[in-house]
Amino acid sequence: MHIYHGQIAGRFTDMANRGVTPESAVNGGGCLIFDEELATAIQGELKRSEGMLSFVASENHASKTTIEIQGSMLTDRAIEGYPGRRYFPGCEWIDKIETLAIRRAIDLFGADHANVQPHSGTNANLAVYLACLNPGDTMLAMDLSHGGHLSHGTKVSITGKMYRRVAYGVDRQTETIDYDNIAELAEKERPKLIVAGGSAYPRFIDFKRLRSIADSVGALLHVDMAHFAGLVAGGAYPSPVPHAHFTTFTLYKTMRGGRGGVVLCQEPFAAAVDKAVFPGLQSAVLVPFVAAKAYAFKVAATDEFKAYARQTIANAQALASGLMARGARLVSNGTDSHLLLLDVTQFGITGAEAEQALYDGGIVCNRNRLPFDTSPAGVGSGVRFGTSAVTSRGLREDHMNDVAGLAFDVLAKVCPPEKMRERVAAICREYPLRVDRQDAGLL
Ligand code: DSN
Repeated sequence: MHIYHGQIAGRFTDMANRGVTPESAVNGGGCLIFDEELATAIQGELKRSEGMLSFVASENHASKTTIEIQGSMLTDRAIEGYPGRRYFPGCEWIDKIETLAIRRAIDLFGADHANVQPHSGTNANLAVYLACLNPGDTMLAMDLSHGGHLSHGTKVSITGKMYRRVAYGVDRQTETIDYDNIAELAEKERPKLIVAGGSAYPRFIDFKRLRSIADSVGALLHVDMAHFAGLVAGGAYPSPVPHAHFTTFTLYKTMRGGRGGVVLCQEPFAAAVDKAVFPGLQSAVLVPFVAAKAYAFKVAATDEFKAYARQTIANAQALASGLMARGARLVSNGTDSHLLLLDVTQFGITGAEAEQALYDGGIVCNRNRLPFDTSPAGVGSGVRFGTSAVTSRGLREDHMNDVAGLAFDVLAKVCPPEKMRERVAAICREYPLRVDRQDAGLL
């Protein structure tokens, strides 16, 4: 029943090698469809990810157990509602699964209430807005190129079409959040909601200060901790939960779980959040995802996970130090988290060109705009690195120093990407994906 996706692809290939065709693969009453194109693509992706190092800050490598849970027969269930209040019969075991996920999320983060049904981080954010804003209301959120997120009221997102977004950002000198400016903007714009967190801010955030600014103007505080939730769970990054009225996150980044999002909130907002998720935004529950969330929360409560969270940050700091020691410029001169932003203008190339050069060398990271960047969004003047995935793979500080040296030399064009690729391939062989070191499994 539980088949790892590499095995599925392998099984299709094996069938092809044995001359099994869709016509001959009749299984009982139904036809077992043999999908060679899809099998080839899945196998290709498996091979690509095994042979490269992912430094994409929003990626991680889910454990085999997580993949098995998400691929389980739980996918058959089409149910709506909440535990004890379903619109379908036969939910006694599903209720246990969702209740487990809710209880573990509450315990792990010390929250009053958790909704574990959002299909994604963007849906979790939308649920918060639906719960506390009316169309046209003002939210004060971080600018995308300063580290915010698309779903924090940008014009291209439904959130920017539904609500009036005023943007705050970082200080030009320090490239850290300008809290005085947030306080001034809050006083002037009187937002109903202040939003913090996002996709590309490398430093700790002062949640206490943000809450006090929110309180001073009667606003609510929402923290999107999608990127650093695993670091919070592991005690390596300050928790926003005691300060924020709403905290949202996803499971697949630093949490190293499966897919989907979660909303945590303070008790007075619990009913509104639940109503916003269902029936406000979604209908059927993605049961295997909810089950994988329950498992991720159990894993994240272990000492091993705490060590993983600390190591993720230690690796990011080693990568940052290695790059800066060679003369590179990083936004805010470093990092407190799993991610860092490298300014590539000193190499005379764009973020898109840097991304390609590093990819050719076996390092996957993505182009990113920098604070006050004037280049187009699809180009950027920087690249963003994150260390969650390589830390799951088992890499440590000395590997980060190697990668920093090779990346700097490739960007400075003193080392061809092919040479870097050889070293990366050797690391990948030594630290293969999805060995069972990540967690102990279901039993
Ligand atoms: N914003 C995307 C990222 O950080 O890569 C994920 O939502």
